[in-house]
Amino acid sequence: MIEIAPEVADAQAVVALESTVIAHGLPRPANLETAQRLEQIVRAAGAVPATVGILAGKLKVGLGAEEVQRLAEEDNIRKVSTRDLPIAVAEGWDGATTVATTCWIAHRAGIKVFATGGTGGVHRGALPDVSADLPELARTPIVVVCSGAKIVLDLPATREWLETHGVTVVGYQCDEFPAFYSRRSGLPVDTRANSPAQVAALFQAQRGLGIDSALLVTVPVPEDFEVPQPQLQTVLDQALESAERDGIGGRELTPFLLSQMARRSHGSTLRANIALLENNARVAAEIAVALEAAG
Ligand code: PSU
Ligand code: MN
Repeated sequence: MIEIAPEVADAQAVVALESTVIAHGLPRPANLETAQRLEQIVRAAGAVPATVGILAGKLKVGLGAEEVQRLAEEDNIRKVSTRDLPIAVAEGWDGATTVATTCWIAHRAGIKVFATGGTGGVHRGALPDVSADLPELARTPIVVVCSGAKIVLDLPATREWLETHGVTVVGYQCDEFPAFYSRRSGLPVDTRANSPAQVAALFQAQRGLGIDSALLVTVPVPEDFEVPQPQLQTVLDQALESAERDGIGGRELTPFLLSQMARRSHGSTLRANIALLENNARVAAEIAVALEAAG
């Protein structure tokens, strides 16, 4: 049920890319431009990109240019999380894969490295809304390169969850868990890595020990694109308030909060999101190359 593009199947160093960020995380036309750019960045760093998505119920690893365009431009693309996978296959959905489902599919396609923006986590508020990204990270052995969990979340609770479930968190050239649009959260990482080779050594040790969780490599948003703290707090509070007022929940919540923040910050959070996605794609490709070199 998984279809792997020949170029991906033949490649040594591969980086998986997710598609929910394309279909639901970024506005048009920036979404398609970013999706194409991420693939170019991975190639420029010497690896092969494998954008993951679902078309007519087929789990595809390494979408073609036209398929990526469909996910970016069509209106009926579902957001497919782990619980939806059997339904998507049985009912022949067109769908975008989240961090959870991209990890699940990429690992089964033999891919060792995956790049995204920010992972899901524990949401704020009374209802314990916990993204399926977290349990999938806890049970899938893959390197996930991200800028921490999305700022809209309860970051201390998310950090605790990762610790409880044994997910090793690496700060890539940083000593703090990044906070998506912001470089700092005040929360710890488990270790710091300064080079792709150091990350490769950590992943090899993890695999050697038979530990079957993800290695979460967190990379701060590039300095020039970081959203300043007071502005970030203002637009975040406003976004959370509108979600509450409009009764937004479930799979709609994360896309709603991200688009509210982009609008209210006049695009600052969107520019930060694109910058960190691009940077993470490059770092992921360098890690994939280092993993191959390490054998
Ligand atoms: N990273 C981004 N933008 C996004 C996402 C990640 O920069 O939109 C997506 C990922 O696909 C992630 C999802 O899995 O948001 C989390 O959604 P939820 O909180 O509903 O599980
Ligand atoms: Mn949820």
